[in-house]
Amino acid sequence: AGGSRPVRYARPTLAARAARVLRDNDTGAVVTAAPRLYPHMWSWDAAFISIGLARLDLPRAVAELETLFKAQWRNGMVPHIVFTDDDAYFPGPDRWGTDTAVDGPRNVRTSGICQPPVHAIAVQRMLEIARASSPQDRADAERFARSIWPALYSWHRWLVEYRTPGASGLVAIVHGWESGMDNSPRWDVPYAAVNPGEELPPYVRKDVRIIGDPSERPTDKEYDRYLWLIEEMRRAGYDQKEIVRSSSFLVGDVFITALFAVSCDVLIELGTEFGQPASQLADLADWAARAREAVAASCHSVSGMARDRDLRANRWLDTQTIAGFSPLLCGGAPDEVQLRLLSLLDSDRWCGHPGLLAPVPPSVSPMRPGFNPRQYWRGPQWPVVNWLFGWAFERRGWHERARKLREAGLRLTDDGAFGEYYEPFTGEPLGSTDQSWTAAVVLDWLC
Ligand code: 2M8
Repeated sequence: AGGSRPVRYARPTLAARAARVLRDNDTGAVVTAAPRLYPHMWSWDAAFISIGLARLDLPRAVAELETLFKAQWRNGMVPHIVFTDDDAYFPGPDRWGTDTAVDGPRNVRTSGICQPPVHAIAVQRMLEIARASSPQDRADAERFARSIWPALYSWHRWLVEYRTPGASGLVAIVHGWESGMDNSPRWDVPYAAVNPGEELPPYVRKDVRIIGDPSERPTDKEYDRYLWLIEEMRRAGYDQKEIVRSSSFLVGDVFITALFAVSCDVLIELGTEFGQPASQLADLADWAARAREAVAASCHSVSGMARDRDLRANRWLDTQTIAGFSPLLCGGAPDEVQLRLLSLLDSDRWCGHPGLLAPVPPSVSPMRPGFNPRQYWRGPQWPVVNWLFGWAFERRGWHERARKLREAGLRLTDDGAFGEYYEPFTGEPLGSTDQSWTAAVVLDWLC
């Protein structure tokens, strides 16, 4: 498999190739998440894609996020997929059946769940890029940051109003797809309690026909559960209160909670600069503080790693994955816990593992039983997750650490394939190639 990396592109060529991926994946209306596997707009992909686009064409970057937010539901939810007319992806809009949802958007078809709230981060990054670019870009980006702010605020408010049930203070997900880390072992225990009913309508997967090696994707058994949860939500008419009350999967997601905390901080910074209502800024400060506390409270007393919480079974989920490092994204954990996490991240269990092609944190520790170097969120490295940690470290003033992650990310991706994820030891690109968000973060690292 080592032979799968015949070339290492020099940086200018890599940047040109990344730019071409974003252009090639642009249908004119959206930049799809990937050419064949994902022919639609995904919520958190669109955020990263906009950062990459901002390096190439600021108005195009603005248009991308505007398209996503035009599909925002009336209750504030930003849907995880905005569908194009392409029917090569399953489950498509008919299977989701959100057209009759009370809170659904009009004139556009979407899925009925959400994804991690990284959009404020993208808007701020676009603004930074535009300001360093030209007076025109600067003016456009500032106008955009001001105009999108209320929609970002209502998206955050939705997460608090509908998705922060119970005492843990963690933001809850009702489907593993909402986490963005679909089949991560984080969800194995709660998914074990999801029992697809006889009434699960039949379906045919399309992803495994596109990806040559189906073992790089989730299993059929996992898909049955994914589809069953959609069935439950559909039956509940996408009524959020009802779903949170009764769906068979409800988990406090510590990684989303950490991203939510830091995104609220970013939204406060933007809102302060652009004169948004003081009461809304105060809400955001309150939400950020509570989310941070929830992340800190989830940390395991011995390992220090942050944990998700199964809100149906009322127990912590101890499975150690990349999400365990969530407190490093948002801060708020005691210094001693933070130091423990940083040394764990550097250790041979994670980035310091001697076999890695590049010191990018894998989705699961290579030392953990069940680690699978080729299967999706069960082991491979994801450039986009590396970008998030690098961005957070820079923001926290850990410049050297941020630089190292950037360098490692570039080492991983200098094959120019823009893999969706990578085999950590050989650096083989897996899943889709020409994945838009990979191209986008590479562009951001290179500029
Ligand atoms: C993957 O998820 C989709 C479902 O949403 C899929 O497997 O069909 C995940 O990696 C997710 O985080 C990502 O946003 C999406 C598009 O890149 O693909």
